[in-house]
Amino acid sequence: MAMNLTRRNFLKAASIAAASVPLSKVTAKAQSGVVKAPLVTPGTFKNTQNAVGGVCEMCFWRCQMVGKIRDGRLIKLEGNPKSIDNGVSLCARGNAGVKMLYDPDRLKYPLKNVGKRGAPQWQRISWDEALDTCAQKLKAIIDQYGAKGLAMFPHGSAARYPSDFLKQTVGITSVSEPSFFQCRGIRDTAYIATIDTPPDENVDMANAKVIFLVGSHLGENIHVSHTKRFVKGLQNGAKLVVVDPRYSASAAKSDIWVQIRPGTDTAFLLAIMNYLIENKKYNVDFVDEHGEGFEEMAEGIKQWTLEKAALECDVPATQIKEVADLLAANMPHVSIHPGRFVAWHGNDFQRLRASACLTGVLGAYGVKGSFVKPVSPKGFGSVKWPKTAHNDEPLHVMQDKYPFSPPGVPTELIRDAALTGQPYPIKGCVLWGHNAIQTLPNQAKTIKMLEQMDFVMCVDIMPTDITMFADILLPDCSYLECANQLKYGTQWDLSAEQQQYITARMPLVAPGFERKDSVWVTNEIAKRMGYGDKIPVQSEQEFNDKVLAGVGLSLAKLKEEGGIHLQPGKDPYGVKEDFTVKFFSDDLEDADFPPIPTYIPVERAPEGYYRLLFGRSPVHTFNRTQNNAWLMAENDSNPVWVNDKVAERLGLKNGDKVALVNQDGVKSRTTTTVKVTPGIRTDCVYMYHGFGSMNPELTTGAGKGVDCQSLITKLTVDPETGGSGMRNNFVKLVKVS
Ligand SMILES: Nc1nc2c(c(=O)[nH]1)N[C@H]1C(S)=C(S)[C@@H](COP(=O)(O)OP(=O)(O)OC[C@H]3O[C@@H](n4cnc5c(=O)[nH]c(N)nc54)[C@H](O)[C@@H]3O)O[C@H]1N2
Ligand SMILES: Nc1nc2c(c(=O)[nH]1)N[C@H]1C(S)=C(S)[C@@H](COP(=O)(O)OP(=O)(O)OC[C@H]3O[C@@H](n4cnc5c(=O)[nH]c(N)nc54)[C@H](O)[C@@H]3O)O[C@H]1N2
Ligand code: SF4
Ligand SMILES: [Mo]
Repeated sequence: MAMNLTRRNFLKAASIAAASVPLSKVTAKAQSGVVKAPLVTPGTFKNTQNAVGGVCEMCFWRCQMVGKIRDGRLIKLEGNPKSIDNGVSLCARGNAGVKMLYDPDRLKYPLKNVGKRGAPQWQRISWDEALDTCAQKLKAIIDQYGAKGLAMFPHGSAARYPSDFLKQTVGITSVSEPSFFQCRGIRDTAYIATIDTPPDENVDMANAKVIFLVGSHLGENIHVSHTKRFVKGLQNGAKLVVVDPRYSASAAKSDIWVQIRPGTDTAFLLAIMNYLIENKKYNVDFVDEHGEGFEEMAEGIKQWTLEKAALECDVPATQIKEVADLLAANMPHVSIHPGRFVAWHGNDFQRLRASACLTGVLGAYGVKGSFVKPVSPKGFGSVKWPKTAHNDEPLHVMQDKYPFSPPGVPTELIRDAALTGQPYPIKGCVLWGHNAIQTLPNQAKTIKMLEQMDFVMCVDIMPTDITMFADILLPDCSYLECANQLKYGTQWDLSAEQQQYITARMPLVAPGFERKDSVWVTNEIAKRMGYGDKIPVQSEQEFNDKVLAGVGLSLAKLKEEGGIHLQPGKDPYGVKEDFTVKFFSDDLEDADFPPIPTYIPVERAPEGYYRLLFGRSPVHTFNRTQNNAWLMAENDSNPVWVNDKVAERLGLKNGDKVALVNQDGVKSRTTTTVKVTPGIRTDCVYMYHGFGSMNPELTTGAGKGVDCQSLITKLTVDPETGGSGMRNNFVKLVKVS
């Protein structure tokens, strides 16, 4: 790559464009597995070396990387040419990992809060003092309230080992992960209830004839290999249907854009199924062979005529028919995308059931271009903290309220227990890679929960809005400085030569300042709490080696192989004989939930208010990249999208400065600008999530844009799963001069 590339072009090349270009020669070579990079080779630039084994975690897709190192400093990240997943491509965020690593605002030392929670005054302390304090405070809570008196909010690779320790060995039960309760858990359990397996993002879009996206804005939501699948499908001529109230990046590439009224998607899906069934345009053979309760569903959704759905969804009946006919004409080679962030309106389990059932109606399971599960490597060893005799009852008291709950405890139940002391008090809180302030709806409630704790411990890499509430704040290693992840999978194009890969994260540089990895931190706390004899491994490296030993590999061997081990894969197509799609679910009926997918209407915006929608910025990951200088140079705010007719009515012009006020009278702390566009419906507004941090220690990111979470005061809990429905808040715009 030319040295005189400007940073702007560099980021552009690295983002969606790079993910979308046809495979370069290098990647094509990597596809066949012949590229062999030794651990450290002379780099392209003078005095640089390549360090292999990087696994990105600027988001959770975990692309494989090589680092260019000069004089011990990381100067550039690239996709590992041996990768059969992301190949040489990284997205803008992945590239900007370098800036995260050396961000001067990063946490460097253990800190003790000698001020107040929320208005901290930090005092630097030694690791010994920090660990002693954490162990003693956690133990005191457990002694007084039992293990159930402690809650954990974990997220990401760093949090796995400590959360295993706290769950298995200490016996805490109140653990809530945002990836389940504020993200994809509802999707997973809805698909498990329907087809017995979570869907991940397993759609063979590269080989599809139709790609059908319901509120997935691929292209803004970037996961490199997934985006490659999507783009290859489009290049191959797949038709694209995008259901979104907003003209998203994918809507802009679509053949049919369904500008649906938010919250009504289930009605839309039911009408499609009803039309296909009534007109005998569904996949009769597949349904006969693999369907269960099809007649009951067909009967139960009869009311959903095209006209009725058209009225509810505010889209033309002819358009619903057009979509249904397109799906029927191309079945079974259609990718009905299961989505990823699905915690929308509190009626989400039913929408995802409808999605899984529509896939069944089309027979779009297991065939080329449809829902296909790649066959990943198996046989890994396992490292677990030993399970001590402890009481699972508290977990059941909580979880059984939501029989289709994903793993862990619904966040609302933890917050309610902390605030009411019922069914038991929760007095301690461990936050590890989780920004509860900007991740969970109803910030006031989170703050109250934190205020009533006896102890709040936070492990993070940056000062963020949540770290302001810690009593003790510990500086973690970032994913570039540690070895806390194993990643494996298959080649991204499922119809290509079948291959599997296995890689393990290796540090590309040594940890800076006094940062410590989570195995070390957890073990040190465990020892001080009296669990020293239970420690399963002494280091992250030992952890990885034990897991890799199960498949005949080791870190050393992986390094020799260029950071990634490749092996022959297995044909992913076909479904087992006993594969079943439960159109009618006895389990749901037994639990008193609708046994067939059912539409539950949501509240509409009051007069003068607009539903607040949000989504991803293509160059940021939630809030975690808000202080990244490169990414902020690309996108440093989150203008609010307002429909042009609405703007005219309100007297707003493009670029006008506004504050947002929600239905409960909560006003945004900061302001943003208006983006006037016909690309959003008249009943809603839209903005990127993750902006408007309040932590002044983020010298690049604080106060830029508006924190959408601060306006989400009302949440609608999904009744089957306990997931957080976050798109039921309404705002008005107040012009600021
Ligand atoms: N309003 C609204 N809420 C949402 C969403 C939304 O779109 N809108 N999206 C939801 C979704 S899909 C998800 S997955 C969640 C994401 O939820 P989170 O993962 O909580 O989101 P982040 O804001 O990125 O906060 C992560 C925290 O982890 C820290 N961190 C980053 N890397 C490391 C590390 O290596 N070690 C440690 N110890 N800490 C680290 C960051 O500095 C930050 O404080 O949010 C959910 N909440
Ligand atoms: N660049 C980038 N990429 C990411 C991430 C990131 O932070 N940054 N995060 C990753 C993670 S953890 C996740 S979970 C995924 C999330 O990615 P997605 O699953 O695609 O989720 P969102 O970002 O919430 O998608 C928002 C889209 O849903 C539309 N929408 C809002 N309400 C409705 C509705 O009622 N009906 C319909 N049909 N559409 C609606 C919005 O207009 C918007 O276009 O992205 C992943 N990829
Ligand atoms: S999609 Fe981008 S941010 Fe996510 S792991 Fe891959 S390179 Fe990193
Ligand atoms: Mo997510």
